[in-house]
Amino acid sequence: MKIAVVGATGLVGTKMLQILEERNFPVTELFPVASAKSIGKEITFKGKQYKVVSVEDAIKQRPDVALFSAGGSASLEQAPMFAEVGTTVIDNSSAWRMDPSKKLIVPEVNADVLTANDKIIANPNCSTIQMVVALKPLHDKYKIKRVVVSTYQSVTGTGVKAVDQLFNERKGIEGPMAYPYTIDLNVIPQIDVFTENGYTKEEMKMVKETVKIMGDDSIKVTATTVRIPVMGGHSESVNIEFLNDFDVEEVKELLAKSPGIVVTDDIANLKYPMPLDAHDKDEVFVGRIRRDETQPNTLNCWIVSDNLRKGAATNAVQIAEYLVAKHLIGQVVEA
Ligand code: 2RA
Repeated sequence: MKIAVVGATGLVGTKMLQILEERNFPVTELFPVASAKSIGKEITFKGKQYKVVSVEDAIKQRPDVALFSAGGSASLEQAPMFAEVGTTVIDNSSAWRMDPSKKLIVPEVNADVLTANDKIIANPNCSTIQMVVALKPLHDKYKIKRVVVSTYQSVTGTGVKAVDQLFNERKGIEGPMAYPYTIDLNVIPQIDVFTENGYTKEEMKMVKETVKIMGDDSIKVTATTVRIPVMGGHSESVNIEFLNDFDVEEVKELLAKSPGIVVTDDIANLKYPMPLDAHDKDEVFVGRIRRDETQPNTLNCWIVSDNLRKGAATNAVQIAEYLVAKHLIGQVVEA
């Protein structure tokens, strides 16, 4: 497979290259793409050196797949250029997620909707991905009515500048600010900009993307997304009201046998998911599973996952793996 990685020098792009290598994705030719200032830089992939190229040069190579993590405006402009030459684009930005003509995919939830005609596929927001992996088996069995989620999101979700701010603050060093406030020893109840309804874009992404991925607009979602000074991954406190009742032990068994999930729930031995444990793993870790005793048919749980891996790079590569396995890449099927 001829693979382009657009945004190859960013946090997620670098992780995409790592995941492609780790999972031994069948790469025969690699085209790392980055901004003009990075062209000519060398990156190492599978022990070989590759020069960063321009998006124009990558398009000329007609790659089979282009993994994008280069921001929304670059994706809006460049993804169609790749698609026109037959490339399948898997884009990690928010640019195409709510476009009704584009599919928003988490393989454990809805990969089966993909066809060879899908040339631009959207990778959901990291905080949405980890939640829907856990919601899917529960919705199938108990039918979800409403989800209330509060997130505790790693600074890696913002990018290098935020990670630098955290560690500069920790060392007492003045430096560029990714956030309007100090992040060390603090939490910031704002991720992305505010919208006219008083929510942030991040919160509305969780609301809208969840419904699209689950394929059920009867699911009500409300979210509060919060930035916290950690590195290993995003954590989420999730309250789920079902149409039908459930047994807590049955819920734990159901989650434990569902794809992509590890249940870490042994409070007698203080075992529950934490970002330090989820870091550099691809699973979605679920724990603190318990009944909400204040209303019927309602569950509380705690969901943790590495936001750069399953929340971004691994999910994108898993979409590509699915397309390869189903022979949906490289063919152009007339509508
Ligand atoms: C964040 N989910 O954590 C957003 C984008 N990665 O900042």
